[in-house]
Amino acid sequence: MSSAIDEKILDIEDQISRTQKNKSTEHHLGVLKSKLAKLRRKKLDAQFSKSGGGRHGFDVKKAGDGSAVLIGFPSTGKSTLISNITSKESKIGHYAFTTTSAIPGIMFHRGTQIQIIDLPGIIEEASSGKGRGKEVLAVARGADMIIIIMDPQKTTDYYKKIIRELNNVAIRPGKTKPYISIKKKDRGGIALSTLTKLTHMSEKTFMGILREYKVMNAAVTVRSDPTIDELIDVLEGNRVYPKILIIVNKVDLISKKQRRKIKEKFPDAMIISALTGENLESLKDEIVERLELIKIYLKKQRRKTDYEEPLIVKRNSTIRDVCDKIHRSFASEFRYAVVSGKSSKHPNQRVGLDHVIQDGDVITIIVKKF
Ligand SMILES: Nc1nc2c(ncn2[C@@H]2O[C@H](COP(=O)(O)OP(=O)(O)O)[C@@H](O)[C@H]2O)c(=O)[nH]1
Ligand SMILES: [Mg+2]
Repeated sequence: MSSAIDEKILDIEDQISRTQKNKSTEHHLGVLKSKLAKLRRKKLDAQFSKSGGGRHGFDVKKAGDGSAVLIGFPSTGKSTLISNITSKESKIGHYAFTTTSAIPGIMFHRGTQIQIIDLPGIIEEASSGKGRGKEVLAVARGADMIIIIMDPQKTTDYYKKIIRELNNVAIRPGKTKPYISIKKKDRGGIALSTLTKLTHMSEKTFMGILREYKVMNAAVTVRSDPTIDELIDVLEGNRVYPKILIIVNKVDLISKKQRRKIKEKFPDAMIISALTGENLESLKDEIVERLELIKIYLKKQRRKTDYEEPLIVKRNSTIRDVCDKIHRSFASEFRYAVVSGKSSKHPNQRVGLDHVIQDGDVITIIVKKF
């Protein structure tokens, strides 16, 4: 079955590449791209249902304040890096499985604990389901950050390939979710309201893509200027948007001139040597920084605020996220929370589970009594 899907995918990819992009073909392209996205989803669903849940080594338990997955081709230095930035006790253990398992380690840095997951280097054609690639990508889908690690000698092709593989399995590293809200209705057709001018497609194309997804009656609000691909992403609904960090490793092996070239090509990249330790401290800073974590302080009722052990959560977290982090049952036994800090209108504001907290907030959570 999968090969029939593959053939259809190839056929549509071919049609897309042969279609010139202009105003008159835009609508047609939109429809083709929707069809392609639907086929890819079908294929992905088939792969993930086949692989089932958590074969050993790939059932990576979430731990810590955030997680990052290291992706790169074999011998780019993933294992070396992991062993140099994560704690010793967590990394060894499953030595025999090192080529086939995702191995999590914990990086302790600036008061945070970040799970760093070393994935086996089998990314090439991973999304086509060869080898254990699909399990690798399943782990990658759950991460807060994708770290792409490259050899300084081979960068551009590597980078493009990895991004393409990730895109094929609905991962959008470094992108933010487009601001499009679609509220389905029973009748009335499509009410499209755009806050900015659509420059990547006409309204007709926009509507055509909605129709392709059988959205016939809905209130659609667009706050950004999406491309056709971004609109399809929203309609598909299964996209994940992790942060991204690019690492060029083994910088000890190259000249100053080569180093400058890499800087030009990837101005955002961290240039390191996992072996000599060069730049590893800045790398750790960068990982924590890009995860956009905040610190909040808990205060038990009638007690002093605990400034010793802040709770670390992701930016834009809600009181519900805080509850979940403290204890599994906290959210269901929640009554209200009392917040003082940047997110509160005044000190000791009473708030509910959906209240969005900010860095430095002091929070008391009141749960039901038994
Ligand atoms: N010169 C140099 N060699 C490195 C560096 N990082 C890793 N290596 C070497 O590259 C080889 C592959 O490294 P490894 O961590 O096993 O790569 P992995 O396959 O991505 O896990 C090993 O021989 C490492 O010692 C580095 O920064 N500089
Ligand atoms: Mg390795």
